Amino acid sequence: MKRIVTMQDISCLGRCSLTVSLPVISAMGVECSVIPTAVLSTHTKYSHFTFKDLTDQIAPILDQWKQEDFRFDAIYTGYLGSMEQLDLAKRLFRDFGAGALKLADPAMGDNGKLYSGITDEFAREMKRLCADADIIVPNLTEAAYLLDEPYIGENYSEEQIKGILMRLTGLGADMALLTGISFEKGKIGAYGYDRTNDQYVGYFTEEQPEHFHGTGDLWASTFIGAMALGKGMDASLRIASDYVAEAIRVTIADPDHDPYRGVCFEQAIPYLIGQL
Ligand code: PXL
Repeated sequence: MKRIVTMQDISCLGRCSLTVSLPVISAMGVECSVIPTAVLSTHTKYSHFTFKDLTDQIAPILDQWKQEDFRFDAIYTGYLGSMEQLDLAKRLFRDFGAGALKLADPAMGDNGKLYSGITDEFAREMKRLCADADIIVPNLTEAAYLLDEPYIGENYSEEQIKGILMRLTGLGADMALLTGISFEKGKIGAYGYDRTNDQYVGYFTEEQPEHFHGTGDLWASTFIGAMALGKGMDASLRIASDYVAEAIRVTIADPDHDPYRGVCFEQAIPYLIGQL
């Protein structure tokens, strides 16, 4: 059985980070170990939330794991809450990265803005973690912060996106995949660049009329799960994008849906398994 370890927060309500990654990676038939970085009552898009930092637990967890010589097929870092956690994520890559695929999702913001509590200084430091990853999966907001460039907005050309991807891989990772890309009205997806073979890849699905919280985490979890299963880049891109699109369709069909509570990925799990 393949093994992934993921380091991110537990937002107790709001379907993102660990409450998405753990069930999805498990459902894909991949063992999912976790390093919880913080416990929040909800994600930070709600105007009030509690935040219990767990940074002091991380080094002792890594120490014990190192002693036991635990190994993983993939390491996936998501939302992190402090500069110290960035250093600990770098240590996770360093200590357990041999033979593992290292994916960093620089979860920091969207729609041109940083999430509440994420500072400019943190965003600058995220570059250092991305330099140590094999694959990075920012959205365009996060890409702008990683590159110290203005946010490009929603109207751009394929050439501009190729330039951003080239500059992103210049930070150190072999591959950068931008999520939430749309070149054509009604189509949205991921577009990436692999500098090891100088190839661009892209996969687009039908854009739905509503946007939901946590879909970036759902996409990254499914993508790394598929990669760990050995599906390869193109298939993993397709599996993750199709699953997120299906989860959004299921959510919109639920009359009780609420964008802040994320997507009904649970009801789309049979669909995901059918794609594997
Ligand atoms: O989905 C990204 C994410 C993860 N964790 C927390 C967040 C967010 C985005 O807002 O607030 C705590």
